Amino acid sequence: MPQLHPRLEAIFDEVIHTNPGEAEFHQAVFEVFESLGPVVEKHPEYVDAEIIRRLCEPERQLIFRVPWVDDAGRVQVNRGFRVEFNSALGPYKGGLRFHPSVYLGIMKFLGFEQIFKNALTSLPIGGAKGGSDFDPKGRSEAEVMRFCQSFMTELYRHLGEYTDVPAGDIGVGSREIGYLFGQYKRITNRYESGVLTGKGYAYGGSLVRTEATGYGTVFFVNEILRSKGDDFAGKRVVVSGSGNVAIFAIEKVHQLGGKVVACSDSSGYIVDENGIDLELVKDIKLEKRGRIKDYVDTVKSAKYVAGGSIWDVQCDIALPCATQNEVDEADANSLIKSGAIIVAEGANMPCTPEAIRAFTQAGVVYAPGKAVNAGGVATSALEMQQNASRDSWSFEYTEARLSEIMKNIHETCVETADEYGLKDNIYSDGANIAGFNKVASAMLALGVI
Ligand code: NDP
Ligand code: 2IT
Repeated sequence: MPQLHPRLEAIFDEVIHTNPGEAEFHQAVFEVFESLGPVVEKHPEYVDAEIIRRLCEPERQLIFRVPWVDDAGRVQVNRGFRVEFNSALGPYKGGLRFHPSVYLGIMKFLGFEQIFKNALTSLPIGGAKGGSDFDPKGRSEAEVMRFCQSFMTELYRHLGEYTDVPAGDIGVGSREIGYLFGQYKRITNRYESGVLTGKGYAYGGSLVRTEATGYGTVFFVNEILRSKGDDFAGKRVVVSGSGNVAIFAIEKVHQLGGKVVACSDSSGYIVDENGIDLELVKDIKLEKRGRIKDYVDTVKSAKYVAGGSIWDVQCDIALPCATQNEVDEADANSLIKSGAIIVAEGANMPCTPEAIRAFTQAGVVYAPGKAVNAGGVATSALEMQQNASRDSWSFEYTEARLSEIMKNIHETCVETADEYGLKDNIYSDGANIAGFNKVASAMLALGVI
């Protein structure tokens, strides 16, 4: 493990000690701390005022029981979470994840990263994350609705357009947001549109929010390419996952002239040398809620690999868009060997620290999720703006705003790394330092709270 600045080392030891068994949270904190050495030198006042220790402690952590009745009439019990991590810049903001792997350590890693990501958007939003260990796979519509209603029956008292504004993440899309919003409205007797984002267009959602994370990811990579005098034309791209982020990343790569040749789900991956037929993937995953292996039933020339690693597929650009720690050191070495030039994280923390070190040593451009996938939450903030002004913007206008925001985040990373004289890992260091400085200066101004 690389050395941390001595003042950060002591805080990191405390984080490990006070949050035992939360490996993903430790990993997320370490990744930020790795970048902060030069900031501690330049701004000792942040450490003196214990800004970093305060940042590592969520403002509020909620854990609650979610009881519901399944279609067979049996009572089921899940655990619900909301980690309201930091509200220095605005109301708590961040998605809800429904996946069986969810536990406090995952909520805290996601909430922690969300603070810096949201700061990078330059929009007034704090950081949070929530969710449940509920597994929507195999559940009926009615079961998903009852679960969402029970989840909101407890969570509603902690939410509000000026307090805490959830959205989707893994396992939570517009269907779930609809049920959650419906129950919030019913319990509170308020049509408070700005309390959730990712809503359907018919009831206060924003155009482009569905596409935003995937599109934003590709806009960010486009900026990296532009900075090297290059573009997407003819680039061979591999995208992991086949959910919300992956699908719209594929769509934008194709619009910009690249070719996505592989995507996946948690069971395996498909390779289509002619380029992924996105309409077919949308039909399988969004309409039928099926599995990615169904693709080869229609496209006979494509191949399906059960299990295995999608990162064995040769590419110029790799976009991990599924889940945390899905790219390990061996995957990184495969990508390096196959000649990849850019790895950009559509998912949150998909690359392990060992993978990131391998990319950096090999000179592969690595861009972290907190910068790359910030377009999703940024467009959520645009949805909040539209709700606050009871307005609804066009697709073109909203996409142009998203594109501008991603350009600005890219520029911020590059300029910040430059300001601190950092050259090896400009996107990680730039994103961590710029996000941190913004939150830290606000926290300092707000006093000891
Ligand atoms: P979805 O639920 O729409 O899709 C998730 C995809 O990743 C599915 O293909 C799923 O496969 C796969 N996946 C999920 N968990 C695992 C796992 N443990 N192992 C292997 N594959 C897995 O989620 P999103 O597309 O919304 O989210 C993907 C990533 O992007 C997450 O890291 C999320 O935090 C991040 N993100 C999402 C944003 C958003 O706006 N939605 C914004 C910013 C980041 P399967 O169907 O088999 O489970
Ligand atoms: O990880 C993320 O940024 C999200 N899941 C989106 C959060 C949001 O509030 O739109």
